[in-house]
Amino acid sequence: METKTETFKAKASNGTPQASSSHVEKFMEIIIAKNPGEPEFHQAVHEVAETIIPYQEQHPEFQKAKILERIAEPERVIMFRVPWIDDNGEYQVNRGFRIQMNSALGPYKGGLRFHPTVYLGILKFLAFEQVFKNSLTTLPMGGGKGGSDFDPKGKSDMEVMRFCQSFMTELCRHIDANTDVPAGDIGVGGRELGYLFGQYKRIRNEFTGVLTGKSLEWGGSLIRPEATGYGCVYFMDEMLKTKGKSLKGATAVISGSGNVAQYAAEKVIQMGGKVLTLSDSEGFIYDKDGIDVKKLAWVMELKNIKRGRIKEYAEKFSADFYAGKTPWGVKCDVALPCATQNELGEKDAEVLVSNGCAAVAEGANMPCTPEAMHVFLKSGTLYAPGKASNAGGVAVSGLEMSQNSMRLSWSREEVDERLRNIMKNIHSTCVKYGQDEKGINYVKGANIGGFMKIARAMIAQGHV
Ligand code: NDP
Ligand code: 2IT
Repeated sequence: METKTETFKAKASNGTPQASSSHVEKFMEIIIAKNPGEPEFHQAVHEVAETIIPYQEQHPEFQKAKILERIAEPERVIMFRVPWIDDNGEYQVNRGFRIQMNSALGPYKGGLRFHPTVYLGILKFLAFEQVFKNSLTTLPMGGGKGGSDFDPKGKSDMEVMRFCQSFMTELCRHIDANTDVPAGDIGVGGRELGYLFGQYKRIRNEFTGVLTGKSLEWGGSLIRPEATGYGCVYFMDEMLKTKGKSLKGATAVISGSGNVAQYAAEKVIQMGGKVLTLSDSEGFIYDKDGIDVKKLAWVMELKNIKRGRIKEYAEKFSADFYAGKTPWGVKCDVALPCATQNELGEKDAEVLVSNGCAAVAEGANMPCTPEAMHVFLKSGTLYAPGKASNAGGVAVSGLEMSQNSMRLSWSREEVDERLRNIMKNIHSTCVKYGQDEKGINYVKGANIGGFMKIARAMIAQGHV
């Protein structure tokens, strides 16, 4: 925590004018004092404060209404015990959370993360980002996030089911289709959502769109599994177009090998690019011949069904595996960090820039550190923050909610077309609000574009 605080004081990473800089630091002192020990939350708030505080100085109505102060305070935090019994008959206890961050634009909406690193600070950062992201989609969704420090890795299906049932037994008191609609995130995919939905239905006796990312047979939407990765690549394509470039023939470095990474890779391949890397928490694989459709299908089976490790790819396809390393040193035209927060630091960013990387689009939430972001902004590298470039997942979740309410389902083409248009619109919003001396600053554009709608709604709704 101390290191992060130091970083905030040391430099404004976002080109903040000097006069506003001390207001940002004062604001951050209060945030840090009120939310001790939550460095990821401080980092996310700081990034937004750096653009919104100077902007608010020209909009006293937002300042007067203390919109930023209110947005940084969750409407509600729910924290609960999750007891369950493992396959050996032993009691286990985890901690469950749901952060209901902001409901100005619609029901709370955002994923659930099951990972041993989960604690309040991680989920508050994710919920805070989600509020802006959901606003950018233009769909009627507020922001929230939840999860647990439960680790699904190495657990049997029955253990995962018992955990999910216990988690939902408490969570179901706090959510419904018009109040709060969770979905997946790290460690929560189709299997977990199935068990969670089943338990909600049993307890509440309601078949309703209370979760998104459901299977197609029971209320899911086509393209939801693909949406985050596809959307991220659509956004990357829009950014490249502004420089007269495209993904055709481009080399791409991708981190992660979960849901977002897999479908980002699929879309890069479909758009004529060559994917060189994938990773997991044990290291990365580098395939200089490119990961093609067949190899990617093998990765999907490895990760989604066999639940294996990415290093097995290197053995299967004679590629290189770098244990304990991230892939940012591999020379590429574009980079897509799709694993986790703070996975790409200042040195990594410098290497990417010096290797000629033209664009970075975040598939993960906050994968670049503030220092890395500063390197990209300073060098003029096209850089999209996750709240803009990974909004495709929650956008299709919003479309799933609409289909559930209407009790009908749209075709694959229709959902994909809507997704593509939403990503184009988010790009246009970033261009509209993100102009600065160096061209388009997508961080500024996404923050201001997202903020405007929420701020107006909060003012209209009174003291909320
Ligand atoms: P998955 O659980 O499907 O995959 C996560 C991937 O990231 C795995 O390859 C995992 O490796 C790797 N990873 C996780 N933690 C670490 C770590 N500490 N260090 C290195 N690698 C790590 O999750 P998703 O693909 O759904 O999520 C990836 C990112 O995208 C997250 O930041 C998430 O918040 C974000 N996101 C997800 C959306 C969605 O719709 N799913 C929507 C928008 C953003 P390992 O298996 O070894 O842990
Ligand atoms: O970070 C995210 O946007 C997600 N994990 C998806 C949230 C959702 O409700 O689909």
